[in-house]
Amino acid sequence: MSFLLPELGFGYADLEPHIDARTMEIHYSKHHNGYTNNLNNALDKANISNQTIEEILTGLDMNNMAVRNNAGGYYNHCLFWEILNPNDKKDLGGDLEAAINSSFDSLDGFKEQFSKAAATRFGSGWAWLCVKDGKLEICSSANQDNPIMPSIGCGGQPIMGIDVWEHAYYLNYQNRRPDYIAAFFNVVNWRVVAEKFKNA
Ligand code: MN3
Repeated sequence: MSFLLPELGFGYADLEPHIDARTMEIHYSKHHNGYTNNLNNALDKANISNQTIEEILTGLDMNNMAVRNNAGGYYNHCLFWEILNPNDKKDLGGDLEAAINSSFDSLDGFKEQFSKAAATRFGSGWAWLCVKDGKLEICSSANQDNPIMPSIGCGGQPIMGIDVWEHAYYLNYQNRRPDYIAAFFNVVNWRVVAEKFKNA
């Protein structure tokens, strides 16, 4: 059994002008593909088989850097493409909007805190919106770590994430990470995030 690079579900140019086609192509076909292949090799070496990606991450040996980095990279990018899928994209509403208003006062309040977590993550990593004990929480993690790994100080079930590695934005935004983060909100598929919220 091995993991496969998932279908992207949309075209490289479909997120323009917010995320450019060249960045999408390299990000998906080189970076995510690389994590996928390296994950399969690392799992072979570690004699791990017949587990879902979630089982691998929740039961992870944090000292096995090959599995940690590549299982994280595999899972994180799968989630990222899902929440960026422009098909049947909806505005924020329903239970998720109510939960965001309750936790962060307003959508703007949420965006401000999420953007801050993403902008202040030093070096490479991700910022997350998680559901923890039924409540929404924002956090960030380094490298390809994520909230379902053991004890990374960022807990819960991730329902939305932003990749703030330079490979996610440098071609179009260079060092202007805050501009990329602001543009990200234009391409978030709230329908998908709301589904993940419901299932968390
Ligand atoms: Mn990436």
